Amino acid sequence: APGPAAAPGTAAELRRAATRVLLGNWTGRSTVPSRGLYPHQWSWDSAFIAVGLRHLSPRRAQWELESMTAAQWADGRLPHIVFDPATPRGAYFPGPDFWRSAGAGAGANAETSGIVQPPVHAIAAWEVHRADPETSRRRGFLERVYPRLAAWHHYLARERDLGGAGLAAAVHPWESGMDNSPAWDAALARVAPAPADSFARRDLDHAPVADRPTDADYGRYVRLAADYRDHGYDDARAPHAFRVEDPSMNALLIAAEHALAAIAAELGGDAAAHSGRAAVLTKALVGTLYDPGARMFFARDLVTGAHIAEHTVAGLVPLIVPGLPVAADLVATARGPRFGIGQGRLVPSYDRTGHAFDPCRYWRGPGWFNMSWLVHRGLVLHGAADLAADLRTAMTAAAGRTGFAEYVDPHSGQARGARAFSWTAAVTLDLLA
Ligand code: 2M8
Repeated sequence: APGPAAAPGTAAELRRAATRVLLGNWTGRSTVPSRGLYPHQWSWDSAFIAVGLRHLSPRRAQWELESMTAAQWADGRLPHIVFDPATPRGAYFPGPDFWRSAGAGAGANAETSGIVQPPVHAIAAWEVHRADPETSRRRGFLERVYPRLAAWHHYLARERDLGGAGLAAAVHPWESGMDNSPAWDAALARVAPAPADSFARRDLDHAPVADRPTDADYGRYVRLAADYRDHGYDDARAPHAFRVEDPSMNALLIAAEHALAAIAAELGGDAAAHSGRAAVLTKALVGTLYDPGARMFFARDLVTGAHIAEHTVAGLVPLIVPGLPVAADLVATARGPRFGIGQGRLVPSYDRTGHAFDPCRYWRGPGWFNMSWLVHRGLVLHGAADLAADLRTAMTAAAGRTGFAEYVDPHSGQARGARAFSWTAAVTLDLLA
């Protein structure tokens, strides 16, 4: 029997291998993050995937974002999962029977979850448009997605300013995209877990137990989601026992507002309204979540009102904000011992010197390709070309070597989680373009 395929050597081979992953995970109107572990469409995955797909088929990249945004709720939220009707209902937990979106404000188009994920979509839409403006204009791509994206941002501003500083709050660890980040440990510890026998995990059918969140984490995720659901996903009524302001989510919102400004300008709309909002949010982000002594952005726990002094990659993501006043200090933190950027490795998701660092377990240490892609973008934006080049080389090498792993051990570079993972392939294609 033939052994495992050799790791792609040249850029052309790597591009072909990444293409095969994205084609293999395409369902006809969208892309699953991974065939086994995540067999539906995920919100922020879709945005990263579209950024890569635009290099293969700008039209397919447009469809990716059109199908995602078509699942928008009446209140403007973009749900974190759009369930694929062709996938068995029990293939993923929590599935459509848990979320019960139909009566709760979801559109008629699809069954979805009821929580959200970071707003990367407008950034992706602008990049997708720029890849092939002619097809985009002919198909009316931006006309179609702009009102949805504006309503999405409006939902975050209107319903999620739970801290009163103008920033958007996450009400579930899944909303941050960094599910079991050590930053959420203390806030989660206050949540009473759902009984272990009240639900059945499916993720462990597809990934090693040491690479995934624990059962105790899952009990709390289920409790928070069920409480939100049982309050009709109404942000004014729900108890929100977990509520945090995450620097990554808000930095992405700011960059996405800048992208909406560019889109509005292209469509002859009100660009200034979006740039103005980006400026106000930038002030709020720096004023509320930056710690000048630590030279780092921290999340804020809205139950206690205090910073969560854990160094995670989320605190470096504000590098993607144009004109960030503290960019030079943040670059210094990025190259320091906690993250070690510039040493031929991906950005660890959590402080390598931190008390909770775990090189295998999901968002508690491993390097993730989407986060490294964002940091790479920020380093380019703020003129740290040498660090950006080092990160780019590390990412493309690790992607090829690991068969496009979901995440990697940040020291050894060994593959963790799923393989043939969509956003890993997508950001690799983007870096190679
Ligand atoms: C992971 O999260 C899902 C829940 O949304 C899960 O663990 O089942 C996270 O890595 C998240 O950031 C990602 O969007 C999702 C799909 O790739 O998987």
